[in-house]
Amino acid sequence: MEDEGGSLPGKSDFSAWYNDILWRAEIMDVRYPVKGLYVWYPHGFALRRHVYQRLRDLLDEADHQETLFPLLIPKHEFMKEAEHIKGFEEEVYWVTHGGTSELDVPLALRPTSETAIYPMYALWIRSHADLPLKLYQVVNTFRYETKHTRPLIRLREITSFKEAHTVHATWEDAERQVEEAVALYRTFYERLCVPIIISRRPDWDKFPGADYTIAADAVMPDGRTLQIGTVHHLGDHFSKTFDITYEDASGEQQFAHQTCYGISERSIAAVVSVHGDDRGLVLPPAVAPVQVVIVPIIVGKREDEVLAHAAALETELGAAGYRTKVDTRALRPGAKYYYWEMRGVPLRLEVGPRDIDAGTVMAANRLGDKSAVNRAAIVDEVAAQLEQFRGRLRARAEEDLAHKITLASSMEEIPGAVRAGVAVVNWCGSEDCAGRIEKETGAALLGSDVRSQYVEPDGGPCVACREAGRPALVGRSY
Ligand code: P5A
Ligand code: ZN
Repeated sequence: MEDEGGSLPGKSDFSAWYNDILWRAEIMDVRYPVKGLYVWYPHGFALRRHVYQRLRDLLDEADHQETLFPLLIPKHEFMKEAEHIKGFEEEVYWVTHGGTSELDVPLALRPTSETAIYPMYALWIRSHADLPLKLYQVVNTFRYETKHTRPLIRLREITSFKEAHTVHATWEDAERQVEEAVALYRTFYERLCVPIIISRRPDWDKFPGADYTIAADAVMPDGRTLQIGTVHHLGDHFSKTFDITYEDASGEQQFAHQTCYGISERSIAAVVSVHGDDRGLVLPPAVAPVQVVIVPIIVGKREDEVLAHAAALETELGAAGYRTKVDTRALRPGAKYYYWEMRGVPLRLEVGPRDIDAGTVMAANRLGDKSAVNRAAIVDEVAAQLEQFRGRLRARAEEDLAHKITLASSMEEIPGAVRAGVAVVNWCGSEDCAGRIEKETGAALLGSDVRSQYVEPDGGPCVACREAGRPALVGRSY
């Protein structure tokens, strides 16, 4: 899109870097004239497509089926579940008119789809043989967010809301589903090379209408956490409200137990933020719209030969399933390198007359490793290069997160820990102590039962009251 000149701010100024990279790498255009709504550039949209394809693949492999429900929810359905309404009433956009006439039944733009989906589940589910039911959809949802809106992070139109809704016979079956979903999100973020911290949200922060909520957080470059996925055990709250019952093996009617779990384009914000550097995006091969870019090095008279060579490479790699592109534009190689680095392409191949003569191709990955590889075995070489790159990217991200997590055994240690990232503390579980932690350190109690490979907290006295505590996550969040 147009070049507004200048260059990308260093990533050490994360907020300036983030705002700039979104247009420089052609992810999002933030100039749409409605607050909290943004436009996907084609490159960003291609990235989104690959990220969500990975997510769909994982859900499909785990026996979920994709579905699609309407955007509009009648007011009487939306208002049925008391906790749910309390949680969302300030965030709902209402459609009240059709043309100039007022609607008999106001319609909510879904902020999430429980109240759209569950009345239909009540019709669909008859017997234990219908369970478990595991459906998901990828849709836009609307939330009238009052906190500071940010592209990909806090939107008023979430354009890429993957929501799964499952139904089970028993509370324990639903609990197992929660764990399956957590494992699935773990695998998803592993493919994106984004390390996550799993924890249980405190009760005052759980999803409205849930028994409990498990969340996945990433830690952003500025040390603040980003909640990039949540899994909720809904118990029988919604099944009682929407009358979702089934006949069990002995012919009795039982209320079903449910879960739901969601991921938004925050997953893409995490990929952009965790991996990017001063030169632009750095994309994991699994989701890079272009995985391999070929830059012909044209010197002297052998232009046609070099271009034919590059085209043959593209064909061969394309046939092997790699998203490959030859950059034939009339630009100097350096300008092409800069362009593709900004867009995060994992691997660049350079071919010039000398490489042709030597039977080699120069391979440079987006983390700066360079080597000459064998032209004759190019498909295997590219596979090995991308795999090595993926490993490096993941190791780098994990190391970075390990540095951002600090164990804090007293109140005094928390401010230092949360300046660079998050603190893991022991906490007794009381809201009072969470309040004291927040008041005295400026950082919030984000979750309990922290699951992270980076810390092995022992479980000691609560940092606030010194009663018996359990490991909890404290930090500043987006
Ligand atoms: C789970 C899916 C739900 O809505 N209902 C269906 C459940 N959960 S949630 O926690 O409220 O949202 C799921 C995830 O969506 C992301 N998210 C957002 N992303 C961008 N902009 C927003 N305004 C926004 N609100 C929530 C979070 O990652 C959240 O965990
Ligand atoms: Zn305490």
